[in-house]
Amino acid sequence: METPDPLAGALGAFLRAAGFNALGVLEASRYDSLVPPPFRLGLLFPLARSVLVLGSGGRALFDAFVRSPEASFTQDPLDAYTRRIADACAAWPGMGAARSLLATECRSGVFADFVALGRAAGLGAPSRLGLLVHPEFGPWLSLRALVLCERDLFPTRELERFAPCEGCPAPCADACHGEALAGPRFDTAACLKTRLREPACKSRCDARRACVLGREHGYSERAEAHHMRAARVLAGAD
Ligand code: B12
Ligand code: SF4
Ligand code: SF4
Repeated sequence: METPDPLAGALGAFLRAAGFNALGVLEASRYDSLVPPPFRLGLLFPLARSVLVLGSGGRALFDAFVRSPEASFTQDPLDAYTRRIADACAAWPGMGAARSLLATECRSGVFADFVALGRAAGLGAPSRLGLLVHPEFGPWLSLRALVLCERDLFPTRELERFAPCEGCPAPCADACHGEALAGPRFDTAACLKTRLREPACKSRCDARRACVLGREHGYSERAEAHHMRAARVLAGAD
């Protein structure tokens, strides 16, 4: 195994400058235990020994993206940007053979569960909001891509003692315009239904904005509107 922080050097600096400031590493076997069969390494990349999780907290990613050439693309511009950065990471000297995989990649009708992968890699804990919340960035965390690589990177560990919703008065639930946070589990269907009728939920999520964690890292209005629109398109509502 290598040194504890494999991303302390030039590659880490490159990724952080590109907006990927929340990085984690999974051993190949741990990754395989969390993904459905079409994403397993034996099929996708048998040489892989480690999986790098590219996440981003706060405004860094969108700020870097809007300055990039991909920002003017008409189709999936943020994915195009993410792909370029993840591919550059995969081609980085010292990574060995490597390949990237985006969070939006659907194989045989299923997605790899990036929330589970990010959690296992220590990027956050589950929350009442349904989102994985990060100790610093709170709910303003996205999980965008993986780099499957031959290099044996030192794995990062799950945050076992981070349980932010325990004992929290949950202002997120009070701020929700629907019944999405009324029960013990986030109700995705209730959220989607509300978003279709409630103007306040068109371009922002007030429940997310009310979270006590990472408030100073909240997305800009423009960035949040971009993500909310992208989700509506993906859900077939636009
Ligand atoms: C598909 C998808 C969606 C679809 C889900 C419905 C569908 N038609 O399948 C739609 C377009 C509705 C969606 C919306 C959003 N999504 Co989404 N989504 C995904 C994606 C690409 C795959 C999810 C999946 O199938 N997982 C695998 C299955 C086995 O796990 P599952 O737990 O059963 O999956 C379900 C839930 O994940 C749920 N879901 C998807 N997104 C979200 C977000 C929240 C907050 C919740 C509670 C549930 C949820 O839908 C899945 C299918 O039913 C993931 C990325 C990834 N590859 O994981 C992002 C992802 C889960 N989404 C994310 C986000 C942020 C959102 C939005 C908040 C974005 C926005 N600003 O509008 C919204 C809000 C969702 C809501 N509150 O209803 C983030 C979560 C980050 C985090 N910190 O946890 C992810 C990881 C993408 C990312 N780039 O970071 N999403
Ligand atoms: S988008 Fe609206 S309905 Fe969904 S969780 Fe946020 S505030 Fe609640
Ligand atoms: S406001 Fe509190 S209960 Fe709601 S998601 Fe944030 S930490 Fe959890």
